[in-house]
Amino acid sequence: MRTFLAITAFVLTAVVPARTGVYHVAPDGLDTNPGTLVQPFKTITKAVSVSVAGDTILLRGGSYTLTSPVSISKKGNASARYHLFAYPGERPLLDFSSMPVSGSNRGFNFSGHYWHVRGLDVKGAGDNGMNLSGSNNVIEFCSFFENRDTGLQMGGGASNNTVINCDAYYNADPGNGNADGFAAKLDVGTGNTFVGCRAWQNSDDGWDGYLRGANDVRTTYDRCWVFRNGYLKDGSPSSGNGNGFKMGGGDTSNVSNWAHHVTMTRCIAYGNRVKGFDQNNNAGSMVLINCTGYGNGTNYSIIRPLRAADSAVVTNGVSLGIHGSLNGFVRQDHNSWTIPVETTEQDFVSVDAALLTAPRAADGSLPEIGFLRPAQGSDLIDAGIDAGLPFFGAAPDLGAFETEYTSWVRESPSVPAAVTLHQNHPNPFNPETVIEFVPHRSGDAVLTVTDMLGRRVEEPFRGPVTAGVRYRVRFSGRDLSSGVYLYSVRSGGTVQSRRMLLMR
Ligand SMILES: [Ca+2]
Ligand SMILES: [Ca+2]
Ligand SMILES: [Ca+2]
Ligand SMILES: [Ca+2]
Repeated sequence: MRTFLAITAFVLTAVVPARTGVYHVAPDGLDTNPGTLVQPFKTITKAVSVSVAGDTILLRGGSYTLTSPVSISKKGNASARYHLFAYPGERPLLDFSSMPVSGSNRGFNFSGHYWHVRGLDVKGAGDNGMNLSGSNNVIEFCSFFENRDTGLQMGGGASNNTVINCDAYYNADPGNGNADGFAAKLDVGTGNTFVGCRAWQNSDDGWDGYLRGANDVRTTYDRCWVFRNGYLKDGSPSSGNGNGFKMGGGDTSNVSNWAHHVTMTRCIAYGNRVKGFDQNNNAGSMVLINCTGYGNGTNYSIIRPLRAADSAVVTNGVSLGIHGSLNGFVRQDHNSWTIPVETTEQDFVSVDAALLTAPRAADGSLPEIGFLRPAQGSDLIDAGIDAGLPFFGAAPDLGAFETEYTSWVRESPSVPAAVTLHQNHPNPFNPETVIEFVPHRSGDAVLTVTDMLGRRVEEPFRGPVTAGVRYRVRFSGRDLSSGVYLYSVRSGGTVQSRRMLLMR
């Protein structure tokens, strides 16, 4: 086995912020402790009370039983976020199940700004698992389940939040008509984004963008999967609305013309009881690119006229089965039903919906699955039109997955479809760590490290590689400030990324 070592040395021009505090919280801690690793606090509330902008709170794994809401209202800023993270490699469960059902019994009352929350499981609150009214927050790799109203609900002017790699499932209110998986609804602000999230078996809708008291707000969804909403945890139908992505709407006929502008890319709606992609009287613009609907009561539904200035576009879409109801004003371009191509189960690597709940990768990203991914030879491949998303081959594929032509072979699904990128070790690190990757085919490879704003800070490896060989690259963050960095390897027409945590 060949081994490559690259010792890095570089200078960053960015100002390195002052060293900031790290506090620990553990189920068996004490709030009279100093909050160190060996003498942790017991409650998040205590850790928040002593933190200042830029600090990090690390929650040890295990179960925390909570009987009242956790309220977070401190405000960071763009250069000094607060961090509320699971301790690396551990998974804390915040269990609010002993709370009675009540509108005031949310799990998190989150009005803070510029927080980054990562790696928490939030269960059983008497209302929302998290009610987010703050702005510019990042909620990452969290799950919200069995809450007695919507899992993660944004409202109260919440704007510019990013929800990434989160799951919301089995949320159900007693009447079934309120609990969605995720919602940016009612009086929500603008500029919120969901990336890589999944919502399933919530009693009302998977996502809900219904407005009341807000107008002209914009919400973006990328690579989100919504399935089996309108069914309860036990699989029986709920008495709620049962839609996948409810894109907007406002009161019964939306006489106020509330406009929720939605951009939805690479999303899947499967098996929702009523509608998959649902306008719900939304009067605003809806742009759906490379989305896939299958097995919903109705896959796509956009019927009601929009405001004059707004428009609806569905491009590069797939429907397995009848596509549904799209009115004549909806601009439809290169969809499986408009080209047309014949779309059958044979077009996909798999139609086994159980794959949708496969475990996430260690960094929280969605599992790589064959469900509704075009199989080799499918006429969905390269049948699309360039709509601004990256693609392989001559043209974009139709639907939620872009697949390199030779990668996903129905007969031998164990063949790696992409370069394999391993989690760096150690992680967190200070200042050195090792990154390993295995190319799936011979050629060239490039390993880059970027910060969370996407700025490239280093290129630890670039060169020719051999398929199947494990490459080992040493990376030093000696001149970097503490924080999360993304490392990505590009090889054989594929890219894989993971995150690592530098703690100085
Ligand atoms: Ca409802
Ligand atoms: Ca709803
Ligand atoms: Ca076909
Ligand atoms: Ca393609």
